[in-house]
Amino acid sequence: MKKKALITGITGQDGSYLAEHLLSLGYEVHGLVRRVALEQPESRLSRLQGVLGQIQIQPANLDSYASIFHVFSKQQFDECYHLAAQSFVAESFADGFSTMATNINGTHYVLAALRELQPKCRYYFAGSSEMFGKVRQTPQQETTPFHPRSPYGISKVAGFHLTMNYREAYGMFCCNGILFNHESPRRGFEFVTRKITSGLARIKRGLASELRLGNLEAKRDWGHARDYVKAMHLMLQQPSPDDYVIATGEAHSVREFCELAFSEAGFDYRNYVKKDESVYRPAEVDLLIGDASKAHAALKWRPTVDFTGLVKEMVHSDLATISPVAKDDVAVVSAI
Ligand code: NDP
Ligand code: GDR
Repeated sequence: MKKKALITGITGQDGSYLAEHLLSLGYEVHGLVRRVALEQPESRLSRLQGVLGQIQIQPANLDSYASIFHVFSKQQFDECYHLAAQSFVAESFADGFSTMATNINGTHYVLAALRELQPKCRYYFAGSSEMFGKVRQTPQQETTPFHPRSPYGISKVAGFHLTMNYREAYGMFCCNGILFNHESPRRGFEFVTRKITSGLARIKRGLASELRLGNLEAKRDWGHARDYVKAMHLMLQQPSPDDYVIATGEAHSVREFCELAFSEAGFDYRNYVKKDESVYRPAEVDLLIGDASKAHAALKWRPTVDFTGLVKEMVHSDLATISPVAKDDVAVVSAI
């Protein structure tokens, strides 16, 4: 019998890679998609182009318990990957209320509907290294205390505890992934890595003369999304539910990312990258670096793409695809 999985957030970076991975393993894949995305399939479903004919779309919105309940009342799933969220940290400072509502209530709705209708379905929650925030220990591992620094981080801490509580209170198979930053050519344009590689491509094509960034000294543990979705799947195949840090164990600064990306295109970043105080966050997370030794041992999971490989893949993908036609779209998000 084919296993059946539901992915919330299937239109996002991770959802699209996870859908491809589960299909390659022989799963029947369903994706929860909000109706507004179905109205603009060319842009909103673009990351799913390669698999659209192989997945089943379930319209629902994280803001509505009724819509989520309806999805679980129609189909039985073996696994549910809850990835949907307002995932941009900076936006969570601009509108903390909607970030909290979507990320906390949405997670609670999914868990509550599962408990009611499919308590045997295995559940994955997309927790984040942003929960560590102002870090109390370096590198960060599963036992490191949380100190979130943004409404987004706070919402993920709440989601983490909801997930753990459903595991402990109702005996459900609920896992938290604590994933450090992971990127790819499918990363949203507002995140710093893609902002750099898409901005660089615009400069290379003569469409822009500079790239405005905030804090260049922030350090992140950057891996590749294709590697990280495999860890999500492995967590749900274990004999018992647990929480796992997923990271490369190497940190690099935003400045190092710029240096490598620009040099890959034959430029010196210092001639193009301008500091923009308006992009700084009210509270910054300075350094994140993860210790994934529990996942290495229990899941036999290892990252396969290193920092240099990631930067080069993103740079060449954007150099190949960003054309003058895309100028206006990319310019809008590059200004964020
Ligand atoms: P994206 O921002 O690329 O994708 C977010 C997804 O959530 C999209 O499919 C979006 O749908 C969906 N979504 C947002 N709001 C709603 C809503 N109200 N109802 C239904 N769906 C909604 O994120 P990533 O793929 O990068 O990340 C996946 C998850 O992992 C997120 O929860 C994120 O917080 C978390 N995470 C990500 C990390 C990373 O480095 N990428 C690291 C750690 C955690 P739509 O297309 O319609 O907007
Ligand atoms: P992050 O990713 O906040 O770590 O959250 P982002 O790429 O937005 O920022 C990383 C670091 O870069 C600094 N920075 C800038 N960031 C953006 N977006 N734009 C800029 O111009 C800029 N200049 C400097 C930031 O200040 C920050 O320190 C991501 C998301 O995917 C979350 O959903 C996820 O949970 C965490 O990673 C782990």
